[in-house]
Amino acid sequence: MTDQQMSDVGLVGLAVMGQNLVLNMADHGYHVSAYNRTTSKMTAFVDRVESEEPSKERVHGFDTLEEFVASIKRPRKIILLVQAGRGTDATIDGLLPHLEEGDIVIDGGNAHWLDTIRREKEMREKGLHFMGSGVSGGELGARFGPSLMPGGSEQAWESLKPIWESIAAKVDPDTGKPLEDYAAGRPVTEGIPCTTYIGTDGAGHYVKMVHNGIEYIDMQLICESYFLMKELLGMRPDEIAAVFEKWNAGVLDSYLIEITADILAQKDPRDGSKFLVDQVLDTAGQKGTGKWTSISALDLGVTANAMAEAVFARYLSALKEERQAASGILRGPAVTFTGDREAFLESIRQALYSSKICAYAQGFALMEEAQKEYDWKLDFGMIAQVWRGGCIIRARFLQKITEAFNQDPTLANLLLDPYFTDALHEGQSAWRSVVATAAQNGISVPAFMSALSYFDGYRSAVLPANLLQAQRDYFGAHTYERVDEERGRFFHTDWPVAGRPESDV
Ligand code: NBP
Repeated sequence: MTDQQMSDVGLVGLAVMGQNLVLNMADHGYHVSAYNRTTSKMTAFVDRVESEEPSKERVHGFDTLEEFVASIKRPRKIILLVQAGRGTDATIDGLLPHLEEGDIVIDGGNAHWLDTIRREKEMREKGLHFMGSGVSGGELGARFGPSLMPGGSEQAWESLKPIWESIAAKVDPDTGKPLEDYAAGRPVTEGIPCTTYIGTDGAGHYVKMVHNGIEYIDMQLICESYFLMKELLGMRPDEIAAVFEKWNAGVLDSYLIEITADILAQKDPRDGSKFLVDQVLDTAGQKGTGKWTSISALDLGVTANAMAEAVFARYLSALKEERQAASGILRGPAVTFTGDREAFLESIRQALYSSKICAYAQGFALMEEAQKEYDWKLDFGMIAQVWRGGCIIRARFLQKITEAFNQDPTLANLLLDPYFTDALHEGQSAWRSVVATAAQNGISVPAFMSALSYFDGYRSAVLPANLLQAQRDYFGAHTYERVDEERGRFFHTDWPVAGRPESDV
């Protein structure tokens, strides 16, 4: 094979994501070698490409890993889009005998960042490069422009960069709005690509995981807004769809709000008199990245309560039968709404926006702590920019986060950026009334409530932890610091202190 006949890049794993990423790369002029463990899936894919795709001469299928690897230009760039975990390790083991020094393996799956750190080290010791790249945007993103979050050596990134920048989603340089052409099925070539070098080893996969954690809370907040409109205001799905559509024209403009409006307006294909959303069982599944984000927050000591609440909300939803039984036993207040509906809808919008700001503040605070733990140098303005297009959480509001971190890269918390401080000052009264009304009516809105608790806790110079630390010292001699001494000096008291009045016992 001459160099001209060889492929620019290879991809292993021809399920939903892999097939679409192959087509995306071929659309952008790259010759792509494709391999799948089960050969029949590779053959079916290549047959379909040959009959349907204009880029067919640039897609080449192989049924052995040896031929697949040999077909790619050196240093080889091989993308893995296989099931995360054992699938990735098995694929790497299969590739290793055929790779040569300097070759680059890029894992585009949803790997745990600690696995990526381990794999990068093992491959580096063998003279190979390993990158862990978050890929967000699902099937459509992979096909026409995902958000890509690569981590690994800078040398490997320089090789991968032209491909990643050409296939990534693009945003308008002036407005930051995504330049999507999904409907027309055309690759987008202009604009700022939604990818950037994130950092060494597992940095890309960590940032992708936090993206997913934010996705969980973003979705939960939208669901709580819907639930209030449905349960408290008694609105029909199509009426709620119209509200989300209106909100999508303002600061809440985002992919998730847009698809929510679409979903709510959808009639049931089985029975056109019903709305499909009402026929969907209220139990949510998950693949674990929201849980990983929350576990990491707990491990690193970061308050990401709203993100964790979104995971717990999915767990609670899964207890369908138990909840049904409990609903006949545990009583709550009767749901009544007597106020101004339009004003309350506006309050829900404010509660959603304020809670969303807190959720993103938690996600960025988590990444801030993680970079210290794992010795990464994350550029938060760039991360927000990479999320503006292609990915599931793409939103107009991310432009404001980019601006906030560009103005002050050492910003301690997003809540302290003047734009977001103003937004919270403006929204908090409505937010409080929504949370209070939900509580009075017995409507579960855990994400709204926990985000508000975070806001109130973060802005409190004084919290009740003085009593808590005294309790710890009482039963466990854990010591405490004093308000009238410098920080870092610790004291212990033999509780109860002698001389306590009898009446206090
Ligand atoms: P899946 O996660 O369903 O994985 C299916 C692919 O993994 C098939 O190609 C399968 O080969 C291969 N595979 C498995 Br399973 N075990 C293997 C093994 N032991 N050795 C080699 N190959 C193995 O596919 P997907 O939904 O396209 O996702 C691919 C990756 O992208 C995953 O890591 C996922 O988390 C991530 N991701 C997915 C999305 C999404 O929206 N779906 C979004 C972002 C990221 P076979 O055909 O022989 O069984």
